[in-house]
Amino acid sequence: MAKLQNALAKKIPIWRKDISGLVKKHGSKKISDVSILQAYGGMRGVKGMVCDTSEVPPDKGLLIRNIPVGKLTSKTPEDTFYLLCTGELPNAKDRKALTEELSSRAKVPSYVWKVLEAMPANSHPMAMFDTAILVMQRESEFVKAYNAGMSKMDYWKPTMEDSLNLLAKLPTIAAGIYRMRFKKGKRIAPKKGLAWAENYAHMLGIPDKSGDFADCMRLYLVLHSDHEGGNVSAHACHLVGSALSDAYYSVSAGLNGLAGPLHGLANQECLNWVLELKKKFKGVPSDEQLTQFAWDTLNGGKVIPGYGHAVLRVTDPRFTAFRAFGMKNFPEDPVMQLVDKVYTIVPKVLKEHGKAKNPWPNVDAGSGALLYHYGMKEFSYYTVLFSVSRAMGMLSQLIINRAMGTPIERPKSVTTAWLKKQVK
Ligand code: CMX
Repeated sequence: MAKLQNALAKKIPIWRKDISGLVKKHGSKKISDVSILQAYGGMRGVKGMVCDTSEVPPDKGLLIRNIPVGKLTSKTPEDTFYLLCTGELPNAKDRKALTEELSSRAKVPSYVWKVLEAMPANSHPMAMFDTAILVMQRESEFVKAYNAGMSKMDYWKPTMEDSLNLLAKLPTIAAGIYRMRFKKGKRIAPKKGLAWAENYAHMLGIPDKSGDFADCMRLYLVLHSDHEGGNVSAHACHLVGSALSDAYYSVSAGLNGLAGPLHGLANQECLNWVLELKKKFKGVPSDEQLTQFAWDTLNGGKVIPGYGHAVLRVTDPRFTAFRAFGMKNFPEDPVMQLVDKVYTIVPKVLKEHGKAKNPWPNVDAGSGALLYHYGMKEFSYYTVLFSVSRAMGMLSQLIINRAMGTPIERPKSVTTAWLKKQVK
């Protein structure tokens, strides 16, 4: 950790000076106007918060610290977390130090397993994952240091400690939940010397002689890591963290948002939709059959999962990366072929339907097909995988917000009566 913490300790004074200079000189400059439509419409497009770890230009898709995510597809999650936190990719030594740091903290306290074992056997894996995180809140280094009277300037340091402790344990917990919830046999302990993603793949226990599944997990964890600050999970984490709630409370809050079907849960729904299609037409359907199936979904008042986005207006580059991985490694797989075919038909249908502002696929449209191919067929688990990755984005944002002294978030709400007065 020393390496990552040192790298950040060098950057923080520069960023603090930069931001305080900007606010002092240009603090009164307007960056957004808000319409009544936006106030009722989920604040879409309102610029009212800052996130420096990543951004999502609608016409490009995710840039992590200004690097297009498509250029990070050969990187590891350790590279990604280091990049999110510091703005730079690590060298080989720094990457290794982070891997070792995470590996040394991977053991999960035994009370976590007891709590999970006490939950009803049919609990949703996301409820189990969130519970495990929340129950570890007593471990928070931030709370200990806060109660001991630490200076505001140091808030980021124990937040970094909490973040590394949490990140290190998430794959162990997530893999343990997979094996427990889906009766896969005993838990598999973390193995020393493995990188974060490899260890996760190892603990899941999915047969993987070629190492392709571990590589798929590496890609999965890199691609889902962050998506700027305003999405439900990042924003929920930021909001709760702004009250100085520690990393355990904050990440748990964010993940409760990720568990919603319009956000992270869409990946569980998406593969379901593709498999229903496969079942109905006993394989890959014709263009006409697929078009009709998409219309039936829309006419039934449902959304087509994996398509559309609140910010993006092009094909999600994360979908492009997953599709490329699948088409390279198993182009003959019928589910992969279906995902590919859906991509050629559904945007046309959504355009004709005329409601969705973005008819293109998002990250969830292809990721499930990869997991399914490697034998992970428990859809309700998919959002847990997303969560393990998204924790990197939420935690890096939390560390930086603590370092920058971001205040408690408190936008002003207004009443409908007040709005009516304004328009009179
Ligand atoms: N299928 C059918 N209708 C869709 C649609 C889709 N895939 N995407 C958007 N629409 C509809 C909306 O429901 C909305 O309809 P109403 O006016 O009747 O309410 C209309 O099009 C306009 O919506 P929008 O402005 O284009 O999209 P939003 O910003 O409101 O919502 C999202 C974005 C992602 C929730 C929406 O596109 C959706 O529900 N997609 C399917 C679910 C999904 O894939 N979610 C995962 C997103 C990625 C993530 O965050 O994890």
